[in-house]
Amino acid sequence: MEFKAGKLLSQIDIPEDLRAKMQISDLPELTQELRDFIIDVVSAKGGHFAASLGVAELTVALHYVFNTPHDQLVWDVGHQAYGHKILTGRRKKFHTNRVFEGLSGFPKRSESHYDTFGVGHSSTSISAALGMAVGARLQNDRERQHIAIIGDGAMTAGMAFEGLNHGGVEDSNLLVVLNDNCMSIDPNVGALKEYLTDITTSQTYNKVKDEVWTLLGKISKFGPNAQAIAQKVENAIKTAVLKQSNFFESLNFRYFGPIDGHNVTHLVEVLKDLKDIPGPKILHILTTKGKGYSLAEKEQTKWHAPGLFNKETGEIIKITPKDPQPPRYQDVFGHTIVELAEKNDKIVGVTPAMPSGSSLNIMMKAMPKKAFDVGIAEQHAVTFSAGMATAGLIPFCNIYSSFMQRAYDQVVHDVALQNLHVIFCLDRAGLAGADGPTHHGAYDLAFMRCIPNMIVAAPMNEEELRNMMYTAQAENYGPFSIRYPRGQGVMPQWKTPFKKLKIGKGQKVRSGEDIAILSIGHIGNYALKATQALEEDNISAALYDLRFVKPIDELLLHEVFGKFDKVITVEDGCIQGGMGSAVLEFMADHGYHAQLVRLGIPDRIIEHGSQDELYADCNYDTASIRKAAKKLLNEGRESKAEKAFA
Ligand SMILES: Cc1ncc(C[n+]2csc(CCOP(=O)(O)OP(=O)(O)O)c2C)c(N)n1
Repeated sequence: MEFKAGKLLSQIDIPEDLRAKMQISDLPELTQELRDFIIDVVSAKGGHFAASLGVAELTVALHYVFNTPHDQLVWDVGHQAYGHKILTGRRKKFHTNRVFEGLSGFPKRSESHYDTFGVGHSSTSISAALGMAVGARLQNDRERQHIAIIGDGAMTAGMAFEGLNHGGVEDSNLLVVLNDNCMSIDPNVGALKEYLTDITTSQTYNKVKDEVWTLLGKISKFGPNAQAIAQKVENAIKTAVLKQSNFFESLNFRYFGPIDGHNVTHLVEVLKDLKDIPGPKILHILTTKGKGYSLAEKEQTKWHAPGLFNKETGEIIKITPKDPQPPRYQDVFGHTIVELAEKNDKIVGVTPAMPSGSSLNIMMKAMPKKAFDVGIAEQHAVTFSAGMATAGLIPFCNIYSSFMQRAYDQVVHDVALQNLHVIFCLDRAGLAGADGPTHHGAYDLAFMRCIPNMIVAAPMNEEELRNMMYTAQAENYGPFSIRYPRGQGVMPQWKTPFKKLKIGKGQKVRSGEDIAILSIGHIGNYALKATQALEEDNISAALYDLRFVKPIDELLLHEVFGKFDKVITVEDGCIQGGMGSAVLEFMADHGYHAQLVRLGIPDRIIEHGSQDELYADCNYDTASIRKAAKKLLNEGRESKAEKAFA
């Protein structure tokens, strides 16, 4: 199904059309059409919403002023780049956004040469654009422009500061556009946010800026030397009047703004001016997340990625099944941490900018002093938790599995080396679905299990998650990692009484005679269904839920290898180095000989799609587990038959 574009937008297939066919006076209408198109498609197909609406003017202005793709735009995170995709040759395919085998929800180099850098994780844009700018400089290209577009949320991450710190001393064509909407997914937090508000609202500052701009406008008519003079004049005025220098200026970035990011013609004028100013510079624009769709402007967190909705009424479309539904794992985490913290006053919660995504917002509401949103700062979140652990607190540090990749050194160096009692709750572990490869939590089982002192656990259902959280805080076990997937569990009645689990003990879920299936985590429910389906094939399959990958349940494994010579391992994680590898290591270490098939995420990049589509694509959905068991048993039968005839 193709969506209809407005009369201006439909004339634009690539940005060259925009530059050739549109007058500056057409741009407001074009921007409106771009917004309408985003609203049409996202309401019907889902995806990120409010962020792209907020940068509609900026997107049009950037492609109008700069010679893209030669001039390079680097979108930070990339969830706001829908307008960019639509203007850069992908309008007709945009309805396939985030769908299996369709367009990616984020900029991606292999998808388009307008996507200069693959993104999904935040705060990489300044470093990447700086690298491109230095690359151009070293090839003696002084004309090419490099523009990082970064939100105030993404600006809170250490990496953004690392990029600024370096960018300020490289003589390169780098423009950072700071899209300040006061929002991350949830309201933005921290001192930088307050600083940005201060410079936005300070009347003295803005008056000076206006004067400097006027002056610049006049002086620039007098040729290149005048720019240097203008800079001196601007600095002199600033230093004199503002007394304290601007934060970005102090890092050698020329700072411009704040300006209204919803005035497209003014944006065009400003960007044209900035194009002629060499060196590192920052343009601070003010926008409203969700601009142009009033409900989204009012409830920006809800409309960050609302799912399908009726665009006329704003009603979010939810299919409500008749039967009670199991909760999402994240909500089990959110409610359980509050329950535990009510009984144990040492417990604190930490999230790097994902209060709603992790459901730590439940604790932030119930006990605001005990729950911390630290900004998009995974590394800090881990070391901050480590620090609190040294003070006798018990931090539950909740980080999406894929974002935890950023904080690996902190996990090793600050937590594990000192054997500190920090409990990591890794949400979105396993294949995360439509967000795709940047967001899949593929590696945590492998990267956590090789760290000394670390306990590595994964619940098969809600009750196990509660009991793992309960167990992890009940005693000081040192670092403890619990991973669970995106989405719902399996137990509508999930609020069961807490039970302390034995560390490193798995459980037999189902007995069987022909083959053993070993699983870890929620994917065990798929394995359970496979064992039931295998009955129809006259195959009796046992199922073991390992619960812990480290320490691994050796008694259980002795039982398995003592009884079965055909074993399948199933995990929603990378095959290399994960649970299956741990089982193989055990088998080799103890001299067992069995045919063992490992199912999990293969050694390739897994694209986006629904979780079930991806499980099938990676051969560990229910049907694939069943098939693998049949194949393994048949191979055994065939080889016995071959031997008999030999
Ligand atoms: C490393 C990392 N941590 C967390 C996220 C999740 N995340 C996606 S968008 C976003 C908020 C970004 O805020 P901002 O940069 O201000 O952009 P806005 O959505 O406000 O336009 C967050 C926290 C991420 N993508 N990457």
